[in-house]
Amino acid sequence: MVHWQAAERAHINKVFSSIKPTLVTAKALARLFFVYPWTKKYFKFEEQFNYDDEKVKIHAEKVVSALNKAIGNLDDVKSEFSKLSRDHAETFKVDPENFKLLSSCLLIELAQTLQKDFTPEVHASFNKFLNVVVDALSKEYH
Ligand code: HNI
Repeated sequence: MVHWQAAERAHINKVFSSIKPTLVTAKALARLFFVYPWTKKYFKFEEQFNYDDEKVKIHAEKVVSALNKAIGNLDDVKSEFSKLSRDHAETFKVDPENFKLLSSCLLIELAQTLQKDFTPEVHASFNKFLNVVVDALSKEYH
């Protein structure tokens, strides 16, 4: 069971309330597709992968809605994501290594967006949150 300190919970909530989560996530997805081109194969997009392409934005909205659920249920992200994990494993057939790559792209976009507010403390809290998300999303892989 993950233990969260009050300050960590506060940082995680503050990050998502002080940015435009869909925009930042769309930028992270576009970065993922550029830096790790094989990640594009899972999506039936055409050749356009910019953050302001409609399909990238729509996918970003889905990811953000899932992350918001995780933020609302920090003490049990595993249960919150059990169906989503099964879907990624069995239906979408996504290699779970890719979750880590998206997390790293998200951290980079958060750093660019938050600038000096992306303190080491905020970085550590959000990194921990994303590790918990990746772990929960990887749970139903057998
Ligand atoms: Ni992911 C669908 C959440 C990482 C490939 N993904 C979803 C959906 C959510 C979601 C929510 C919609 C489910 C549904 O419609 O039933 N994905 C998340 C989250 C992360 C993540 C929270 C990590 C933080 N997904 C990834 C990664 C890849 C990925 C890294 C591949 C590189 N996801 C998919 C694919 C689908 C998908 C493929 C189905 C297609 C689609 O557009 O919904």
